[in-house]
Amino acid sequence: MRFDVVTLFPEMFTGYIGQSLLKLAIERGLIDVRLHNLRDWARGRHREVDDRPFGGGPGMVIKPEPVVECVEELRQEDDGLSSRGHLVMLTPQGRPLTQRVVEELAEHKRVILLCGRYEGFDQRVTDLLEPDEISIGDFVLNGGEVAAMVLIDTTIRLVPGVLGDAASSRDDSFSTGNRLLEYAQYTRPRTYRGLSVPEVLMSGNHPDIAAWREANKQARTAERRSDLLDDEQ
Ligand code: 6GU
Repeated sequence: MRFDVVTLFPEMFTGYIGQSLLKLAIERGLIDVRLHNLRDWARGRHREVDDRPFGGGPGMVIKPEPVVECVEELRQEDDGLSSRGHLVMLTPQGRPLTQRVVEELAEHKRVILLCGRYEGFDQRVTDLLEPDEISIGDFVLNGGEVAAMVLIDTTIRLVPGVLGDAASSRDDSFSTGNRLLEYAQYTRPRTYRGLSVPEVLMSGNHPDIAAWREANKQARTAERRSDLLDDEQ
């Protein structure tokens, strides 16, 4: 799966891309992340990518020309398998990112991510390119970059081979077919500051352990996220 990230701050991604899981997936050829600096598509002597909003008000708006021309150029680029790409704009005005949306995104071979800054993009970017507008929650970030990393991080877990043999994303909380939170985990020592690991987990009795974990999931979900139990999600 290929991600093309369009951003004014490509350096924000370098630490993230270098982390072990993603680095390994890139080395194995499962994931490809390409960074594109929007400023490279800016015109004129000053290479401006933003300007003051018509009608007044605070902040700056990202001009339409560099974004539209950048996306057009990226879409022309065809490495044989990656296709035109599914265009996503990260914006607090978008539809909420849920595990369901992540499952949908993971079906694409190529995703192009537009990261906004300042007061956002000129509306004509949206009107002309009709991106899938996505928000990562009801709070305001300083830009779409962190949201793009969240989207990449959640999506690559679903790409076959990325998590390796041992781990599987199938049973992750919020996945289709799993509406429950994860059970509590313990490791050594058996007692720490007076708190002991539940006896059953050290019993070696696997049916009992499975039953304890199932009950723990139910109890935690009811206590913390009863909304998840309410309806079909
Ligand atoms: Cl995608 N962008 C920004 N700037 N803020 C956000 C967001 C995105 N999602 C939630 N808040």
